Amino acid sequence: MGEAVAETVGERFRELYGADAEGVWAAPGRVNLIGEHTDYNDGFVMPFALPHQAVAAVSRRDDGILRLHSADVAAGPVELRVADLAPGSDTSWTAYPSGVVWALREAGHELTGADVHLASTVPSGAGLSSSAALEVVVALALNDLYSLGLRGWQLARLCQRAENVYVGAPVGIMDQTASACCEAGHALFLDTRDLSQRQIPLDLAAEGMRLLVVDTRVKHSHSEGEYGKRRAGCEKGAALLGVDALRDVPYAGLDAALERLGDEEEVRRLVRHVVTEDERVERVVSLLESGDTRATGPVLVEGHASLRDDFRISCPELDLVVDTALDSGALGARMTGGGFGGSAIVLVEAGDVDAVTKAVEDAFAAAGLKTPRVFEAVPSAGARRLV
Ligand code: GAF
Repeated sequence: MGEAVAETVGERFRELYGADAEGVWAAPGRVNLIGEHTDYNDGFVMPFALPHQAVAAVSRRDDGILRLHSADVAAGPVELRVADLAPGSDTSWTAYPSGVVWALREAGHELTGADVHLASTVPSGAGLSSSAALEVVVALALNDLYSLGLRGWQLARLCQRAENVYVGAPVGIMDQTASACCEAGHALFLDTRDLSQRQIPLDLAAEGMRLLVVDTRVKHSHSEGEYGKRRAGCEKGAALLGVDALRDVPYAGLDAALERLGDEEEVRRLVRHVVTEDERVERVVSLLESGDTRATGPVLVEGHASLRDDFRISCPELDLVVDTALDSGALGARMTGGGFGGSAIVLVEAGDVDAVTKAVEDAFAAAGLKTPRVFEAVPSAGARRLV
C-alpha cells in the first residue's frame, strides 16, 4: 500500500513541479488510548499510530524558496521565502509545513528551500492529529534530505515548537511524538517530561477484541480557547502547589494537595483530573503488560468521567457515543484527544462490533445528528521514508 500511495503522490509532484521528487515520506495520525491533557503537565500518555497518514513528496531547492502544495487544495503551489518565515506570518494550512521549516532554521539548521506536495488521509477536525502528521512528515523529509541527523523525538520537539510559536496553538508534545515514534502493533507509553518511551505490544484482534474510533464529525468552535484555558488552569495549580508541573503531585498525595488548594474549585478539578489520569495510564500499562486487556475497559470509562466532570471538555455528542456504546455491551469507551467534539474510542469484543456500531449510529440518528464515522483502529507504523 505504501508504494502505491508513494507513486500517486510522486506523480502529482512531477506534474506540479516538472521533475521527480527526491523522495516520498509518510507520517500517521494517532489515537490516544489513555492519558488525556497530561502531556503539557509533564505526565504520561499512551497513543498509537493510525493507518491514516500524511504523505509528502519533497525535493530540495537552493534558492531560498519554499513551495507547498496540498492535494486537498485546488489552487497551485503556495510560494514562500524561507528567510521571511516568522511566527504569525502565515495563517492558512501552509503554516504547519512552513512552521517546521522555520523551527528547523531557528534551531540552527541551514535549509535552502524545498518543493513539497502533500496528501493526507487523516480526517481533519476529528481529534486524530492531522496537523501533527503534516508537521512530522515534512520534518522527517527535510531531516533526511538535508542530513540533519535528528532523532524522532527531536523532530517531535521541533514540530511542537512550530505549532506553539509559529502557528500559535499551545499544544503539548503527544501528537508529534506519536506520529514520529509509534511502531506498528504497539501503543507508545510516553513520559512527556523527558520523552522516554516504551513500546507496549497491542494486538487486540489476537485477543478477540477491537478498538473502534467513532468520529462524531462535530467540532465545537470554542475548543481552541478552552484548551488554552485548561492549560493555564493546570499551570496555576502547579504554581499554587509549588511544583514544576502537575506530574509532580503524587497520586498518594492527591487528597492533601486538593486540601491545600482550598476554595480554588476550578483548579482543584483540573488537578484531580491530571493526577488521576496519570495513574490511569500507569494502570493501563500494567494491565496490558500482564495480559489483562479486557480489564482496561473500566479504566477508559473512568477516564471519560474525569474528562467530562472534572476537566469539563466532553460534549453531548461524545457522551452519547460513550453511553450508547456501554449500554450496548462495549467493554470500555471514552473521548480521545483535545475534546469538545472530535472522536471517541470504544473497546469491544470482536463479535459485538456490528451491534455497538449500529446502536451508536441509531442513537445519533435519533438525536438528529450527522451519521458518525466509525472505523477500527489498528496500531500502525510511525513516520518513515516510503521511497
Ligand atoms: C491535543 C493536543 F495537541 C495534545 O498535545 C494533547 O494535549 C491532547 O489534545 C489532549 O490530550 O491533541
